[in-house]
Amino acid sequence: PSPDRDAVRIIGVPMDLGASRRGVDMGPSAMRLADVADVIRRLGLSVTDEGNVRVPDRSEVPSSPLGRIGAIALVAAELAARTANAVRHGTCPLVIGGDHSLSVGSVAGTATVLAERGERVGLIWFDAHADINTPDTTLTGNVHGMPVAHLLGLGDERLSRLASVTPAVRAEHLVYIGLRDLDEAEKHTIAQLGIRAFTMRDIDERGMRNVMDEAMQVVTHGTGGVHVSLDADFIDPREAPGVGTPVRGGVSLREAHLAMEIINDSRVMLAMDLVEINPILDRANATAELATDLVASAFGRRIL
Ligand code: 5AB
Ligand code: MN
Ligand code: MN
Ligand code: MN
Repeated sequence: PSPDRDAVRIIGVPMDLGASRRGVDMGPSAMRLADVADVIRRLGLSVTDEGNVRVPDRSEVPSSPLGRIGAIALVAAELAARTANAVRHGTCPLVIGGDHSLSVGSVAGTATVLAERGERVGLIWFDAHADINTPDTTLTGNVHGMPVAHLLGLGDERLSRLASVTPAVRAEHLVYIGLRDLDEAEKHTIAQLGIRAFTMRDIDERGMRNVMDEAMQVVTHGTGGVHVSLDADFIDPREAPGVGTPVRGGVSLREAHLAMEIINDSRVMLAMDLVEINPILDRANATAELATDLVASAFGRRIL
């Protein structure tokens, strides 16, 4: 199943309801300032910017992090519908966030379209964090630390039932790349579910090429296509300081590009999220510009 590689639909999600630190709601503006649409267009693809999903203001929603689940679920449902619509029409949604809780919606959308075809979605989660807490295990209450659990069918039903299939993603079709900061409960869940996880140590020891080869096998085996969810904190904060939750010891600029280039080579990407860009913490707009370049690599930019 090869998606129409020639058409990309940008969907912005200016949401920070899933995070405690403010600022990632400005991520979509930062990516548009970095000219993400034109950068992809210059690769010869046709790009439409669909604008933003409507997100309620913090003043309109409960102030406790878990109290915001209802509002996040409504945003995610709208995003799931828009993502599904793009995938169904053979175009590739590029979802720009926004905090990572939005991915319960975008991935649900991709999963829903694949389910219509009798197939399952593969998911690559590039992140320093595993985002596999539930409302029961979380130490912070922040929903951006929970999207993977909900995509696997755990946690709160308002977030775990957004796709036409439950779970939206099966544990065997998920891989993590770049992990370096996990809560104890998260380590336990990953082991219990047998999820393939490539930590920073794996990347250090084996190199990004080997890690990606194995990761691509996991997410393409028994699936109808792959959703790529990229948290900007995957990249080392020396290169990408403008992120929601910086963690030292991340991948280099070239390792991140190589991962995106390998994804493009594989031709299996159906949808992409680029999340957790925080312009408040950035040097000028460096992180959004770097993220835009990574998107270009994922959509086929070549050095030579
Ligand atoms: B991000 C933490 N595990 O649950 C939690 O940036 C961090 O989307 C979550 O990966 C980080 O709050 C969420 C401590
Ligand atoms: Mn993260
Ligand atoms: Mn994340
Ligand atoms: Mn974050």
